[in-house]
Amino acid sequence: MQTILRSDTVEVKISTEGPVVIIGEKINPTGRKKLAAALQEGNFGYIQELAAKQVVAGADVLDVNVGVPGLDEVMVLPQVVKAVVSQVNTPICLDSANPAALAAALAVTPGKPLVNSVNGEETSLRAVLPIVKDRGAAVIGLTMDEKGIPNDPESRLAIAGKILERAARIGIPTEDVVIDPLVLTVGADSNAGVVTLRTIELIRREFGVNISLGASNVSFGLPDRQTINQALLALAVGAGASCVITDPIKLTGTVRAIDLLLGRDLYARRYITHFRSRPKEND
Ligand code: THG
Repeated sequence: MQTILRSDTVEVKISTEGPVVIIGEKINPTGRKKLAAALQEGNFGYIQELAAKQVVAGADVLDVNVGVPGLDEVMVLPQVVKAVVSQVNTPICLDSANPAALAAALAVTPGKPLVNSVNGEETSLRAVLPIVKDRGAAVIGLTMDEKGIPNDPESRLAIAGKILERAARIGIPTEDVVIDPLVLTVGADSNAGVVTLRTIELIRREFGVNISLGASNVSFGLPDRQTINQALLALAVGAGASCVITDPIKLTGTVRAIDLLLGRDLYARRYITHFRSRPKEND
């Protein structure tokens, strides 16, 4: 199954057959004081720099999240999207829980963006799916609902099914819904990794849709986060994930290695190209 995203000039295919599509996560002020300050001051130059660095590092798509407490997302999300698309050619992943901000940003985003996200809550389904349909966008469906994030893979699968059904009912094609099995930190619950991996297997088998996950969530609060993130990426892609929201500066090499090991990189071309072109590692 293929989910096609577009900017004005570039098409990105998320495919269940791989290779893995990388959504750069760094335009997100959670835990990043400098970015939060830049957003509050309207210093979009710093955000454009973050955009360019991620693309050079291998991001196929850029996630844009402006969630700072007190900031008007309806106003700022479209402004930041405009600043980012004037700098880079990648498709955009609009990351907000606020449907009004998503709608405002969709109106200024070129091509076919990915809306991040809808979930199984009735209020979310009713608010988000129509704007995705109207704009002909694709959408990420989170496997959570009114009762929160279930602890068992079967309940997460059921929520994925509900989201796919509701999307189909209003005319969003199944291939334009990417399911996120949700990753919680193994620092809080050592079973969290297993539940996510099992959910990926079930969704892949039951629905055959593309699966995206935010790999960095898994390591919150633990030392040497990158090692855990790398291990999760390999296991998740092995289980059937086709798209990751992650830090391309730190993790593109790992993703290229995973594709190579899964037989998706003829003559190791992409792996080698990545290491030839790699800029010096920094944030
Ligand atoms: N699924 C979907 N969307 C998502 C997530 C998901 N969007 C947000 C998040 N999860 C993915 N993005 C991030 C961005 C940053 C971090 C983790 C996930 C992160 N930041 C460091 C911190 O908070 O300590 C600080 C920044 C840094 O040092 O780079 O870990 O699961 N659909």
